[in-house]
Amino acid sequence: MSAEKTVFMSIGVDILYEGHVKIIQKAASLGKLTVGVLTDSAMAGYKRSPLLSYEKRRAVAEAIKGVDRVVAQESVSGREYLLKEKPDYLVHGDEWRKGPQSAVREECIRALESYGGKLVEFPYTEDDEYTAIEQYARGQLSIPDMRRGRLRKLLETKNLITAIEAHSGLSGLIAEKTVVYQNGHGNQFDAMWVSSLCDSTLRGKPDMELVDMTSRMRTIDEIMDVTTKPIIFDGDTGGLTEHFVYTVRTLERMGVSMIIIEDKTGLKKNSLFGTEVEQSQDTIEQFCHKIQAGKQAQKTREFMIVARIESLILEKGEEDALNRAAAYVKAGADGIMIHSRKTDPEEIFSFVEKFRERDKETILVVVPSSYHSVTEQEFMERGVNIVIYANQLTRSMFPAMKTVAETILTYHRAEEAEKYCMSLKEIINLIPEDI
Ligand code: SPV
Ligand code: MG
Repeated sequence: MSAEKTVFMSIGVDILYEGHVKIIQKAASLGKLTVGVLTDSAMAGYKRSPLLSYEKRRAVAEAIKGVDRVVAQESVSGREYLLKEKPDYLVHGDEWRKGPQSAVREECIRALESYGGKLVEFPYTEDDEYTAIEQYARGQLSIPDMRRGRLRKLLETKNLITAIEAHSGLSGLIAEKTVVYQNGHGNQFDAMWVSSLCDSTLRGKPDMELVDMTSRMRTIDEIMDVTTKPIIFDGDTGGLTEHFVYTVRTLERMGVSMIIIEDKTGLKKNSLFGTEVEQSQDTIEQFCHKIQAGKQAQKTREFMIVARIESLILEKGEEDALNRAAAYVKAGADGIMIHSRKTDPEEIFSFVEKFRERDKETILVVVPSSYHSVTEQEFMERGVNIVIYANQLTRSMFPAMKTVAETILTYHRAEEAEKYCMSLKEIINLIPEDI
């Protein structure tokens, strides 16, 4: 008897409409229906950050006629529920047969096969109504007030945040939309890093605060125009304290979530030069004063100022780095970024360990450009909160463009360069008219 069968389906949307409700009703007609409501982090990995919190979405699911039970679903596929509870049927709309979601479908099929469960698919298309709801949601998420606060919320709910560098609208779209499905989970970057190195390199200029704040803000604006994810801004030295307070207010008003300023003074050069070039570190007193002034200038609770310590870069030693970290936190810094240009992560690990012995709360940020063999899992276990992939999109673009330029110069035509390029059809369809 169908009433004795058990049925499972997932809800991975925050605004339900008729199409979803119809599938829920069909699922309920097959037996006793359990609904898996995706947790906030599963939702963010799968598509985008939810507008409504897990608790609110759960309450809606519980109120739907035909739903017998609601469970929290930590993965996109709900594989863990299938394997544990072994429901007779898994119900899903058939739209997941195509595109990136097909990997999730395959995974569910394997789980069902392992115990003899059955997949039931009902016709479902993401129609105009659904598109309109999604556009509304994205519009809401991109509003400065909504965007600014999201990084703090993510830090409260996730053990580790990842950010990838974005330097333009196009790279912003890659940071926003790239998803990899793996072991039942959707992997996405949580935030974007607007790097001074990349912003300068893109303009063919050295990374020494030559690209001015107006131009840097224009880059942020371009990225914000087409994305919704939170932004971490590389504020270099922050400039004069008298100027820094204005920068804080402007960034905050724009919807940026965090600025990271480094404790260098005078003509700043890129940290990866280390001691090969003349660079001077600010005094603890002056840098603390800058942090305090910035914290006083900000208008919202959500905006964050992170102090970046250059002691390891400038070979001033770990003790100096730890002393500075304690002073900067006392001055009001929301977080500490510790930087290193060594390929061996040992000095970073040692700093993180000693810092965490004294301070369990303050946000810790790392930029593993040189010590890139360390995994996110390892950073998380050691107590790091944010990992920034600071320059990889710019660095990957450069060799690709150079190869194409050399190929055209070699063959005096473009045919041989085609294999390095995306097709014309792909490029014209890459950017939807209405983002
Ligand atoms: C940047 O991306 O501009 C940074 C990180 O500040 S680094 O280039 O390593 O100094
Ligand atoms: Mg920089």
